[in-house]
Amino acid sequence: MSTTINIALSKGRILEDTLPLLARAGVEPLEDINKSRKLIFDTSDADVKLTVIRAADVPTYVQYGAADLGVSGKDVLMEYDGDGLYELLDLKIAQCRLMVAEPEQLAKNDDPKNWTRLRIATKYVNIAKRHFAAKGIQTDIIKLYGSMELAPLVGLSDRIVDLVSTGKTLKANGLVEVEHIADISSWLVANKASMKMKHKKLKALVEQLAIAVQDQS
Ligand code: PRT
Ligand code: MG
Repeated sequence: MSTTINIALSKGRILEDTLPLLARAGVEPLEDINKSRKLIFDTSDADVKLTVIRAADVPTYVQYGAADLGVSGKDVLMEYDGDGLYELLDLKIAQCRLMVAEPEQLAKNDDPKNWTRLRIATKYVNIAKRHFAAKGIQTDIIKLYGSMELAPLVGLSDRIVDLVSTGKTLKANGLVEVEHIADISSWLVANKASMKMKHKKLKALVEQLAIAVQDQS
């Protein structure tokens, strides 16, 4: 078995925050990821390769062993319904919160304690169902792939479940946060079989990353 370690990275904002951590752990891509059309990159560590894929695909690659390690938003991990993954390390990057939000006007006379049935637009269908079911609240969930903030403005839903960081997007659309579901950051995840078969190399890499995370805060 090769000792090459494949790490699946989430494209976009998570990637930007992941690369400095990897660099501090001794893993730097040999070419500029943002300027290349390649999907697999060699790194300064001859035993480590990086792949850059859609954020929502990272857990799948890691579960099936197509990647040994991955970096994935906790939101994506919570929504993913596979197993075979270890959540190894909170990288404390791309931090935000998963919230229920609604129009300012509605919020004036709304108390989450009185909720019995909700019409929610979100891309986090599984998380939303689980969250409200646990509280005995019925839901009609409308699955969207983006721009959730638009849904209440056009009468598609009363409320949304979405990520919030600065709160500017909600504000710009007349929405306010009414309930907190989870704090979100990106995590290092590992394939369970890889953790056994490539233990030595993975352990060393994870330790380096843990130090890099500490240094960043
Ligand atoms: O865009 P694409 O469909 O290709 O993929 P993606 O949306 O999954 O990728 P990308 O690059 O947007 O990264 C998403 C991941 O970044 C999420 O899964 C989170 O783990 C993390 N993250 C951290 C965020 C935010 N912060 C965030 N603020 N992802 C999205 N947002 C969006 C949010 O959905 C809302 O529309 O930003 C808006 C709110 O931001 P504020 O600052 O106005 O509150
Ligand atoms: Mg996006």
